[in-house]
Amino acid sequence: MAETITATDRFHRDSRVIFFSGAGISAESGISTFRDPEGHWSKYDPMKLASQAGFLEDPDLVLNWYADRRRAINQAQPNAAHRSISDFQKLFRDSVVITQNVDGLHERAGNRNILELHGNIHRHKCNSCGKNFESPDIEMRTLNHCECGGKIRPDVVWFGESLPLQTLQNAFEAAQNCDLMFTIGTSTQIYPAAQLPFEAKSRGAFVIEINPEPTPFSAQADISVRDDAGSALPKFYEEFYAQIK
Ligand code: BV8
Ligand code: ZN
Repeated sequence: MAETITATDRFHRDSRVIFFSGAGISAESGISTFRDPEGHWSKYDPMKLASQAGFLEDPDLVLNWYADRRRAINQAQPNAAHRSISDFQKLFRDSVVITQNVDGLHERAGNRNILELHGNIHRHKCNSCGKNFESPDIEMRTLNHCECGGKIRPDVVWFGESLPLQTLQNAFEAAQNCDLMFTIGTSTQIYPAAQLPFEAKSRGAFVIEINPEPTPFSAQADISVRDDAGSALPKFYEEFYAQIK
């Protein structure tokens, strides 16, 4: 992949690197994305299920959707892309994973310094007081209530809900100060997360996009590779390792 040679001679072990990921990085683990034909959104109206209104209207439908997704995730394994990030994080001393995904696969792959912008499907919280309910032993397919009377729901960020402020602030700060960003498997359409590659680029970072499809960011990327994350990331790692080790 000749185009990365120019990229690698700018970087060294202390370069500040960000791995920004979306649903596409988990596609090769067999977890459907949001926009693919058989993706999460295909069977249901996305705005309905991943929203307060949808949950309050039909809590059991929403809880079953999340329980089905959790079951698929628990049967899946991190893939070569997740594992390659762990290799990169041994090469670069200062790196952060910023993910829109709620599946927890970055953590299961042993990635470090993970910022989960949209929460985590394996955690639950009270819809009223926000109390956390760690990995319930039951599948959480029917509605349970907190002692405050609030409904217990997945601890993920729904449409119209604000992202965890400190996590979001940390993500923007990292994007504004990084030397290199990989933006991996995201359609770059959901805000404010989608702003991050633009932010990094506007502050002078070198941004590499990995996605089989073009995105609204592709024209601005320094390198935009039409490839699967599971094959492109290990190739990039080999190039960078050869230059920097
Ligand atoms: C908020 C968790 C306001 C739940 C999710 C401007 C500014 C701020 C907000 C907005 C704005 N404009 C509009 C909004 C509202 C909205 C929004 O962005 N709407 C869109 C439709 C325009 N944003 C919000 O509501 C956000 N909240 O801003 O609230 C606020 C502020 C203060 C106070 C109160 C309120 C909250 C958004 C978060 C929603 N939650 N997830 C759950 O998972 O159930 S979003 C969910 O969808 C994901 O987390 C992810 O972020 C998004 C899906 O995007 P991707 O990850 O990119 O996945 P997608 O399927 O789209 O794409 C997959 C890509 O992978 C594709 O490009 C494909 O080609 C590629 N691919 C496929 N295979 C592979 C691959 N790539 C590599 N390798 C492969 N093998
Ligand atoms: Zn409560």
